[in-house]
Amino acid sequence: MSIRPLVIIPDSKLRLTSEPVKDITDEIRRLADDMLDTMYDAPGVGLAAIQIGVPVRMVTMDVSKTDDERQPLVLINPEILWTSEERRVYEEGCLSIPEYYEEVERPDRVRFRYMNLQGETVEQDADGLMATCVQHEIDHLNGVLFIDYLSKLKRDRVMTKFKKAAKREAGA
Ligand code: K2U
Ligand code: ZN
Repeated sequence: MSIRPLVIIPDSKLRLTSEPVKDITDEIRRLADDMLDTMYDAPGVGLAAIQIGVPVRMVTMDVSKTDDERQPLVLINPEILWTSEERRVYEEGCLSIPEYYEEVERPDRVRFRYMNLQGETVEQDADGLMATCVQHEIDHLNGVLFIDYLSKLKRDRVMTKFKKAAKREAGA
């Protein structure tokens, strides 16, 4: 079990479309453990495998309120089945875009399906933070970032900021 380094924009890995998980192997189980360790350490309420550089369709989430009542979820090959007409705005952040927050509007409620680590297919409804988080994470599996929902001006500004930071890092 280990905390893995996060992939940060402008790394182009974040634009990959992740591949479906074919079998639930010991390697996949270890990856899920590492994703949960990394997510809790960040801290975050969600994490997609690509954010630690592994382009497979697996997500971890835990939207529970406090540490002593953790409710970790591992979603394998998650997909959205239904979204509500109603939409809500949430100030989103992203562990791959550190310290940048902007309001994003998304469907208020979703129904989603996934396979759990026991190989069972699960279908569940979500609203609130869970709905926002599952949409944010499935976007990651498709190479979509929350900044893609912002104006071009805002998106270009944040990309320029992180490209300059990456250049400084490389030159350091
Ligand atoms: O995918 C990620 O980068 C993890 C995000 C997931 C997330 C983004 C926006 C809204 C909900 C979930 C991290 O959890 S960002 C940190 C965070 C923590 C609590 C609430 C919102 C965001
Ligand atoms: Zn994110």
